[in-house]
Amino acid sequence: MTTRTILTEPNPILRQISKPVLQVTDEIRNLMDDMRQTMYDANGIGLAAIQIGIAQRIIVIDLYEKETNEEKNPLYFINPEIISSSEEMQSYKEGCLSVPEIYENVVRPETITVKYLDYNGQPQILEASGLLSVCLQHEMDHLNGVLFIDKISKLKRQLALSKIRKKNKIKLA
Ligand code: QAP
Ligand code: CO
Repeated sequence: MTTRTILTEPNPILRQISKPVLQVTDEIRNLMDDMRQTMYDANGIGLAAIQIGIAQRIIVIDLYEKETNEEKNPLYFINPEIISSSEEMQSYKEGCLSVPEIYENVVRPETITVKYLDYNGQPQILEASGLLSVCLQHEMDHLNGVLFIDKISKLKRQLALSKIRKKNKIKLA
């Protein structure tokens, strides 16, 4: 298993539209294992394949709480599609491994129902609310080249982008 490098804004690869997985093979499972390890190493709760430069519609999520010694509980979503979403909305202060140290509130549907293939390639349907719903929607946006900073006010986005430019300048110096 390999820990991969996480791409960060403004890398144009993050804007690519990921392609559906045609068959859930051992190669795809190896990729999901690398994604899980990369996510744990970076202290993330969700990661899409495009964040490690692979334009396939694959997401790994684990909401377990380290501090409370909770068991790890990785969830794998291949080719996820939202089949219904609630009228009720929720706001959550989001972050992203590809947009480090920026956190902003994003409004999204409270509850969604998704269909997807699991780690074994079996079709599944899941109703998610709360943090899992936020995380799934955030990660599904990555599959379409969308970042959470695209969903905040223009003023907050300009501020976030100038913070990012400043940080990237320091990294280069
Ligand atoms: C997406 O985000 C998400 O800036 C997953 O310095 C976020 O794992 C879903 C992270 C919020 C639902 C709610 C971000 C780690 C992790 C950072 C993450 C950082 C270190 C973000
Ligand atoms: Co993200």
